[in-house]
Amino acid sequence: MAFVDTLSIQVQAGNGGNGRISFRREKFVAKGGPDGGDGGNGGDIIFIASKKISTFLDLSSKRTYKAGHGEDGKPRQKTGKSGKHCIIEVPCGTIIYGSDDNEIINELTDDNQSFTLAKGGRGGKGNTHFSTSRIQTPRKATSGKLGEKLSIHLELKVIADVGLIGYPNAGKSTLLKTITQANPKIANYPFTTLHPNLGIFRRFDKEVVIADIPGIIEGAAEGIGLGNQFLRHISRTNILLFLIEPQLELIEKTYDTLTKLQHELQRYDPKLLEEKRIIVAVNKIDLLDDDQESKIKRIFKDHQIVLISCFLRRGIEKLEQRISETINETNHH
Ligand SMILES: Nc1nc2c(ncn2[C@@H]2O[C@H](COP(=O)(O)OP(=O)(O)O)[C@@H](O)[C@H]2O)c(=O)[nH]1
Ligand SMILES: [Mg+2]
Repeated sequence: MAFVDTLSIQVQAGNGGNGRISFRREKFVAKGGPDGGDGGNGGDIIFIASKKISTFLDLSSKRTYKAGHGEDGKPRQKTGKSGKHCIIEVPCGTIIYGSDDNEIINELTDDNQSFTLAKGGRGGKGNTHFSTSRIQTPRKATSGKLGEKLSIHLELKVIADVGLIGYPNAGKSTLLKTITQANPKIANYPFTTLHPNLGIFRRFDKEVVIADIPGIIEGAAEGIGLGNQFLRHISRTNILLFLIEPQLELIEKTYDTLTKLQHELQRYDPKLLEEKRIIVAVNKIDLLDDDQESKIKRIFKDHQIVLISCFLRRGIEKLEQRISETINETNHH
């Protein structure tokens, strides 16, 4: 499922260094010829797409990106050092718009795809270039050019890694909040307030997006049209996380919840369950005594379930781990 995430930033490529005016000073040479080196080029602003990130989170604290300036030319025909490029890492699926006209400048889709958005200014020419037969001691050099500067607008369609499926009251919203709270940096990100049905957590190097799939079960009875919307949402999500609430009055019945959920999904698309990776988590285990907990483990023994309590934050770490392992597996296929 896709959510739009946006960000406006300014970029400024580096200026070129100035060309140098200087003359050779050698022993026994009265008037040395020109030896002023060229200025170095300014650094570029370069975008690189990476599948390790799935949001603009790391970019959201900075508004202006600047590349380094080129150094001025030096005597002895030495060119000044080039300015450092500024590399901006963005998630795959980032679209770059010009702020002025809202035209698409480029779109980065593939891992490692790069794009030079703004070129650094060229370095100026040193006086070495300006000697002629008539002017052998040229006092002329050119200045470096200014780097390009522009305002842009980034847009990203975030594709959730995991779709969250469960009946009302299973604790889906609570789980998303719990996961987000474990990542305070992410909780501050405006994206998560715009889309409260998203939870984003970071494991090792990767951001993982979990989305509460709206409407599927709640609206199943009212139905028409919801199915298509649901399928569109879920089509690009590789993993389904079933969140299940224990049936306290008869603990064995908890398993039926999973069966029912799966039947609901099959009604929409019989192939769905075959195509996706499945993770099953039972929530609210704080309400269970030891005996009930082992019963749950027993009846779900074929599913490698994860037992969690959002209230006690139990099992959350393990669930995150299971999710990222599953993502790694899907990436290898
Ligand atoms: N005891 C207990 N209650 C929980 C837990 N997680 C969520 N709840 C409660 O279950 C109810 C439904 O939670 P909610 O997140 O709104 O479920 P949703 O309908 O699936 O989004 C709320 O009253 C939550 O406070 C938990 O780990 N333990
Ligand atoms: Mg909810």
